[in-house]
Amino acid sequence: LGRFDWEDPFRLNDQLTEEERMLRDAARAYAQEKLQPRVVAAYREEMADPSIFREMGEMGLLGVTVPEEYGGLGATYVAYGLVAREVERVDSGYRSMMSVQSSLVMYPIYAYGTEAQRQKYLPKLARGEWIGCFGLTEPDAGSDPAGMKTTAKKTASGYVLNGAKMWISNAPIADVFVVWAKSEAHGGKIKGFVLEKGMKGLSAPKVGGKLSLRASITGEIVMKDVEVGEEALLPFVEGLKGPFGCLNRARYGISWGVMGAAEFCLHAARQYGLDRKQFGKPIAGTQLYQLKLANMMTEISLGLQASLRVGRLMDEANAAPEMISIVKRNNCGKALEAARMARDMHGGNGIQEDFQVMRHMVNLETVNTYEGTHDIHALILGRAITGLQAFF
Ligand code: TGC
Ligand code: FAD
Repeated sequence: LGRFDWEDPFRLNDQLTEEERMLRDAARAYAQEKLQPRVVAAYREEMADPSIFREMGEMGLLGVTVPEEYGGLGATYVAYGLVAREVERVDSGYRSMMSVQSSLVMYPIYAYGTEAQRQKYLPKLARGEWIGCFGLTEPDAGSDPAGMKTTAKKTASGYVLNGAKMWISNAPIADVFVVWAKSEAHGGKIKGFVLEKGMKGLSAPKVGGKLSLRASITGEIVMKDVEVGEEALLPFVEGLKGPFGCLNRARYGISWGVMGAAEFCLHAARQYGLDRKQFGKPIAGTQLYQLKLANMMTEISLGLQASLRVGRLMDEANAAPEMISIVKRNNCGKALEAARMARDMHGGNGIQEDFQVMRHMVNLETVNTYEGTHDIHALILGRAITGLQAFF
C-alpha cells in the first residue's frame, strides 16, 4: 500500500518535472520570505508596493511562459500555475499583480504584437521595470464585454481613442496599458492598443473603498482624445477572441492560484484546531471539525489535479476554453467555501487580521467575480452542454 500525505494527497509533486519543481520552490521561497512578512500591513493600509514587480522580475516570475529571447523563462503552463499557487498562498492581490503582467499584458504583446512591439515592451515588463495593465471592462460592460463603448477612430497617422475602463488591476501605477476598443477602421471590430503612461488625454484614477484585494491597486482608465500612432495597434488579432485569448491563460492561472489560498486556509484551520482546546480537548478532535478539514483537503486535491490536467493540455496546445471555465469556476467556488469554513473554524480569532483567513476569504470574493463570474462560467458550460446560449 502507498503512503498518504494530507498535504499532497494525490502526490502532485511526483507528477511535475524537475524544472517545474525548482521554479515552484523558488516562487515559494520568494513568496514566504518577501511577500508574507509585508502582506498584513499592506492589506490594512491598502498599499500596493510597485517594487514587488521588480522583485518578481528578478526572480523570473513575470512572463514565465514567454520565450527567453523576450525576457521570459520559456517554461510550461504548469510551471506558471505553480507560481500562481505559491504567490496566492500569500495573497490573491499579489497573484493578481503577477498574472495581469504575465497573461494579460505580456501575452497579448507577444501573441498579437509586431516584432518591434515585442522588443520594446517584453524585456522591460519581464524585469518588472515597467508595470502593465489590461483594460477590457467598462462601467456599463462587465460580463458582456461586447457592449463596450470605447472607440478608436482612424486619423492620418494612427488612431484617436475615447472611452473609459473600470476595475482595472494595476492601472494607477501602470506604465503600459493594453486597451481594447471598437475600431472604426476595422468595421467596428474590437482591436487591441498599447498605450503608455503620460500620453495626452490618458489618466488612471484609483478606485477607492475596496474591502477586498486591498494589496493590489485597482483603477479606471480614462481616455479623452488619446492620439496614438499606427505602432500602438496590436495588428494580429481582431474581435473578442483577442482579449479572450489572454483571459484563457489568466483564468487558468487563477485556477491554480486560488488553490494556494485554500491550502493556506486548510493549514491554518488544522493548526488552530490542534492548538485550541474546548470541552477539555483539541477542537480538531471533534467530528464536525474533521469533516470540514476533510472537505477542504478533498476539494483542494481534486482542484489541483484538474488544473494540472488542463495545464498539460495547454502545453500541448490542446486545451479547450470550456475546460478552463470548469477549473476557474469550480476552484474559485471551492476556495471561497474553504476560506469561509476556515474563518468559522477560527471562532472569534477568525475575524482578526493576524490569523489571515478572513483576508483570504474577502479576496476570494473578488476572484470568484473577476475574469468571468462563477455564474458566467456556468453559462459558458451550459452552452457547451446544450448548444443553446442563455446569456440573453
Ligand atoms: P461569444 O459569441 O461567445 O464569442 C465572441 C468571439 O470570441 C470568441 N471566444 C473565445 N476565443 C478564445 N477563447 C475564449 N475563451 C473565447 N470565448 C469566446 C468566439 O469564438 C467568438 O469569436 P468570433 O471569431 O466568432 O467572433 O461572445 P459573447 O459576447 O456571447 O460572450 C459571452 C461570454 C460570457 C462568453 C463572455 O463575454 C465572457 O466570458 N464574459 C466574462 C467577461 C470577463 O471575463 N471579463 C474579464 C475582464 S479582465 C479581468 O477580470 C482581469 S482581473 C485580473 C486580475 O486582477 O487578476
Ligand atoms: P456584471 O456583469 O454587472 O454582473 C453582476 C451580476 O450579474 C453577477 O452576479 C453576474 O454573474 C450576473 N450576470 C451578468 N450577466 C448575466 C446573465 N446573462 N445571466 C445571469 N447572470 C448574469 N477587468 C478588466 O478588464 N481588467 C482588470 O484588470 C480587472 N481587474 C479587476 C479587479 C477587481 C478588484 C475587480 C473587482 C474586477 C476587475 N475587473 C477587471 C472586472 C471584472 O472582470 C468584472 O467585475 C467582472 O467581469 C464582472 O463584471 P461586472 O462587475 O460589470 O458585473
